[in-house]
Amino acid sequence: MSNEPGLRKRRKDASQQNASKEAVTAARATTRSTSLSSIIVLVLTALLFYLYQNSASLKSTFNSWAGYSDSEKYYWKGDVDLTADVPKRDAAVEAMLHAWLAYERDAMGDDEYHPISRKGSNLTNAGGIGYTVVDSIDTLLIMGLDEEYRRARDWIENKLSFDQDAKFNTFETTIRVLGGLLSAHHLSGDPMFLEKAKDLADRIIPAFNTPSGLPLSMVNLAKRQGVPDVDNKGLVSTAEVSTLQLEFRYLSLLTDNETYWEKAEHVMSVIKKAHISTGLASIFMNPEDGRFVLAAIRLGSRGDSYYEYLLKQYLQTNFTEPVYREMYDDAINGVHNHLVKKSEFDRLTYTSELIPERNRLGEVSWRLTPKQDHLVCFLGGSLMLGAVTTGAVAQPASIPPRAEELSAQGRRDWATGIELIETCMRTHDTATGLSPEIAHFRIPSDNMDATRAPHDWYIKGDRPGAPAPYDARYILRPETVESLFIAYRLTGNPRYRQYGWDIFEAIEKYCKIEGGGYASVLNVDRVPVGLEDKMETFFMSETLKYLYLLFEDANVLPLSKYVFNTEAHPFPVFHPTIRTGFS
Ligand code: DMJ
Repeated sequence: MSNEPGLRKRRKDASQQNASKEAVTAARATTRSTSLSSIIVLVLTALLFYLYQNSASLKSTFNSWAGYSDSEKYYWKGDVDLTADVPKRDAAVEAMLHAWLAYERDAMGDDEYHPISRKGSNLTNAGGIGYTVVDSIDTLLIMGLDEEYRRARDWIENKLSFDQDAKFNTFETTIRVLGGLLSAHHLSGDPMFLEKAKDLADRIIPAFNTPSGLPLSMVNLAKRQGVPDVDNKGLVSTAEVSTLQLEFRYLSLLTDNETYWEKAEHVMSVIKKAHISTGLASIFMNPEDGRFVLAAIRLGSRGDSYYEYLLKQYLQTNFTEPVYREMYDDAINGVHNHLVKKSEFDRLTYTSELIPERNRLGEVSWRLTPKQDHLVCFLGGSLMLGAVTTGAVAQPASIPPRAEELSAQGRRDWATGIELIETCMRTHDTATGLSPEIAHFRIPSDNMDATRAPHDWYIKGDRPGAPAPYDARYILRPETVESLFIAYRLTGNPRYRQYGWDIFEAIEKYCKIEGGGYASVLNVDRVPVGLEDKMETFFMSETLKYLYLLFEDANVLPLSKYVFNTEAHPFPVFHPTIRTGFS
């Protein structure tokens, strides 16, 4: 008995111990299940976050569920400040001086410049045609580089001669040299530039003397004769024959000479007549019969500026020639229906090419190729410009436009333009921050490897240790910054200035040659970079001009009063006194 209380106590202790053991076990179980559910919640949240970050469609579903509509992505609602960002604008001027002074020191008057060897070269053995000087002179004027402008002007007056017995590309000579002279004339008022422009145009005009009226690809400037392009069986490229019109029409207005207008306009009527039912244009035409030939359809090389100039001809004469608007609408509908695609992972908007293939029976089918040239990056800005002009329900649309100010087609083009610019910026996700000459977008038949970055697109043929493929180059092209300039002017959204600044900094870091000038990068996805010894003339004419204008006050060369030719030479919008389009 004496043990009883002790026994009871032990039993009590034992039962208390059991109870607390159970409690501990229960508590542990609860803790385990709580931590298990926390882990599950954490994993799920992380998974959802990953998917949200990486899946464009989930992001947009979530955004619309949370009350954000896509329209916020397209219609900027923040502050709009279109005044100059002076330090960044001046940085573009410094870059221009770095490029121009090196050219002037080493190669003044030569057509092209090689900044690493510090040499110049000409397009032909006959002699130069002022390719670099004339292409750059309006940038010097616009940037207020007066001393440099005066020296360039004196060289043009005293040294430039177009009496060169060699063949020159009709399109390139028109957009760079004729375009540069016309723009310099407009900006300076100096009649010397117009005299030179007339002289050059009169040497080019014979290239239009073909059975169809489509100009030949080459022209001998001394002999005043068109020359067929033997490399392409005498065919002419669509972009080249349809990207002379702004220049010849403006010259016609300045000189009161209808011939320039008629020759250029006739080309457009031939193209209209040759119409392909899709609204799209193949990249080659036959100058004999004026018809399209079976060839690739694309917005890149040999196709690009056909689409650009349809819109710009309509804008150049202040909406007075409805035929260009019809042709533009038709072509852009074709682009939307057949070429605009979404990438597999992030649903990036890009443009494909159509390649014709014949089987053994001679039947033609079209293969869709997910290849986008850097050249296509003009299209984002161009579509946005088209949206607020051809796609506006009333003129002028606000800056930025409101959705209700645009027609359905205008809203479609506006959104696609914005998306294309974003895609072009994604092609700058490379080791250098520069974009390659050509990006291929992954499609399921590629054996897509989503672990490779950037996973939606790749540079074809780029393998470690192998020489840089052609596609990997950045040759100082302007198309992305051209679109950024237009997008900023039309929206005031600071993201476009930021994008432009990122590109500018990448150019400064990787393309700048310490002793002067800028060179092309051989592979944008390799650091340290390998360079090619060439500074293309469009670097000073376009890339630096558009960067400068991106950061300049929007009152300078406003888009409502100017059209930029495809080489970035600004021409004023005018009311035609000579002719008013064809039907
Ligand atoms: C320029 O010469 C013109 O913009 C042309 O239309 C095609 N692209 C080059 C620059 O990339």
